[in-house]
Amino acid sequence: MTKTKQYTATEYRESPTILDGRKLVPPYQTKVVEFIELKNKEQRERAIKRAGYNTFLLESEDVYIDLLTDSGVSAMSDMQWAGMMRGDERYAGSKSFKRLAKAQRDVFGYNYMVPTHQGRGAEHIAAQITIDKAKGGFIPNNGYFTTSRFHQEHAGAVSIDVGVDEAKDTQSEYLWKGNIDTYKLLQVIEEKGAENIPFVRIEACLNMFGGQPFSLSNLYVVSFLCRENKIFLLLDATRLSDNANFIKFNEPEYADWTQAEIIREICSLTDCCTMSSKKDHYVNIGGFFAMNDKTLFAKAKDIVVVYEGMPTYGGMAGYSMEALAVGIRESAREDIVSHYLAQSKFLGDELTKRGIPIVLPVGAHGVFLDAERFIPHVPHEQFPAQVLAAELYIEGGVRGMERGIVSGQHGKDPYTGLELVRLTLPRRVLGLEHLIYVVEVIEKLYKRRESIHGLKMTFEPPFLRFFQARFKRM
Ligand code: P70
Repeated sequence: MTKTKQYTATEYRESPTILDGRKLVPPYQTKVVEFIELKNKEQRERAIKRAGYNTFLLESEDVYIDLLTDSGVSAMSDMQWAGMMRGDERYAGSKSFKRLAKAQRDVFGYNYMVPTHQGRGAEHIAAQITIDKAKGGFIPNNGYFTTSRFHQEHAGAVSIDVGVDEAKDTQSEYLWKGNIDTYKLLQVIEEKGAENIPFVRIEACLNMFGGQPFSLSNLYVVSFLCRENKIFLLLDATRLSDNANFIKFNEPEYADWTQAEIIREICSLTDCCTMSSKKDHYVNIGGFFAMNDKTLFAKAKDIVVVYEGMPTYGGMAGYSMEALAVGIRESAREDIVSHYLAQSKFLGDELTKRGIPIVLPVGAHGVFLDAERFIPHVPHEQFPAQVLAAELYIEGGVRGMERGIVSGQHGKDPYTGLELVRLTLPRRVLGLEHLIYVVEVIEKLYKRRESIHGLKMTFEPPFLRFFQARFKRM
């Protein structure tokens, strides 16, 4: 593994990112390119109307800069592509699985794993084998994620938010918005009883609140509380390497640790993890459920054969497992991870300089526009984040994702969450020039923000409605 220069926490935090070429110069060069094209304004108007003002329903050829997600859209390395040629596609006992299992053990350190087609496949299995449908139960989370909450509740449990209050304040610059409020967690354990808690879930770089990390010191306490009360601690390890990088540079006690050591430590404090490898393992598809407990592993194997595939490939092809095995090792490298975190920071800083409201501090996988502050005249009921995402597309062909009432509302509960538009950076794909273009488009949109009006929902699907809902202009 390449040894990289070590920065002090202060150097990392205070260096103006544009001058900090050490991070913003990518630790790679480009070998293959994919051409993109900006459609004209009338074409964009027509495209978003056809898509029912839902950026998930846009055709990719109509999108210029695609910031919808960091999921499955990273650029793979030459070593990952090379690995794919070694894919062992035999139905059982694949050599590719052995290489994947070894990478998992080396980097994360869990005893066992079952591969799944992606993160939600792992969430499905984890929920099915830990939650007793007849008994139900309560699952404290540092924050919800749409698919995770769905699987917890589908299996019969109730998800409870025990995240810190700072996470709900977009302007709080608290560095650890992904922390669990241990007082809230203790209260839930006392009120509901440890025997009614199938597991506690902590998500790395809390997605719905801006990609915000938890601190290692918080995890020590959470882990202690779970062990004392004999409750499983499940890590949603999606974007774990990003979280470890934040710990290294922002939590002074761990400044001397390598990112790889921090990743191992985090995993060792938890009992199992669900992983969507489509993010910080730079693969197009894949994920896994990993655990230390033998009985849990046996149950996972029973379920994986029903919903995914043989335990030695789960939902993946041999070549996907090879690309993932390499990607897992790359995710432990500080130079690779620091670079794209610096890109997010650059984008966030440039927007902040222009007075554009975003979630602070800048998190892992991109920048989140604060729609409530951007267009305060559009109320929740008129879907401010949804319309802001649509207008951003019209303004410059930039596709972001709604993270507000459309994706966050739950049943009939009144919505009290944030209204955000996520601008997610695919890893190792875009250059600074793309980001500068995005800043200019947002700045133009901000100047005409008063011309933006709300939307009305015309079609609402029963589950995970944000993927397919349709809207029209008011
Ligand atoms: C995104 C993607 C996926 C994800 C995640 C966390 C913290 C699990 C998963 C599921 C894709 C997505 C999913 C639902 C709504 C919008 C977008 N996040 N845990 O773009 O993993 O997608 O592999 O099944 O972020 O943030 P997977």
